[in-house]
Amino acid sequence: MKGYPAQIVFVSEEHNFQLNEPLLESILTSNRVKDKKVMILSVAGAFRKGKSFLLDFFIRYLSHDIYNLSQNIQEDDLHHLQLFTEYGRVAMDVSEVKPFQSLLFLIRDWAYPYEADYGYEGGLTILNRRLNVGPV
Ligand SMILES: Nc1nc2c(ncn2[C@@H]2O[C@H](COP(=O)(O)OP(=O)(O)OP(=O)(O)O)[C@@H](O)[C@H]2O)c(=O)[nH]1
Ligand SMILES: [Mg+2]
Repeated sequence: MKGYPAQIVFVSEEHNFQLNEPLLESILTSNRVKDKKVMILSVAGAFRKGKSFLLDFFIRYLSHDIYNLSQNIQEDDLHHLQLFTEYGRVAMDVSEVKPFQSLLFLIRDWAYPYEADYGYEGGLTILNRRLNVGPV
């Protein structure tokens, strides 16, 4: 059988997250999967902001954490990142594995090429500027 999407986590009537354990077990123990490495990858974000696009993108760049932003890096994006890294730190306390091995910022629809050029180098300029909270 070809690949197909299977929902292993769902929201119950009491608004809790529930794991469909028999389904997950049947996938992980199936002949095609049982001797392979398995990766957990989660994508969360607002409605119509490119989650599905990002999942397609991941198929090509599986080993990176990608912070997928629209138009610019704003202060609240950095606050979200801080919250997210706090979770990562908690995860590190209970596991040996580093949660963030490489984090890539992806800014979609960049409209200020006169401020910083498209691509990796231009992005680095913007990132350094935003992260620099030195003396005012
Ligand atoms: N302008 C622009 N549009 C994009 C970009 N990425 C995705 N889109 C478009 O935005 C729309 C939503 O993208 P999706 O990837 O389907 O978003 P989603 O978060 O999965 O949406 P839901 O599952 O409906 O919440 C689609 O029409 C995409 O083609 C982008 O980088 N720039
Ligand atoms: Mg979607």
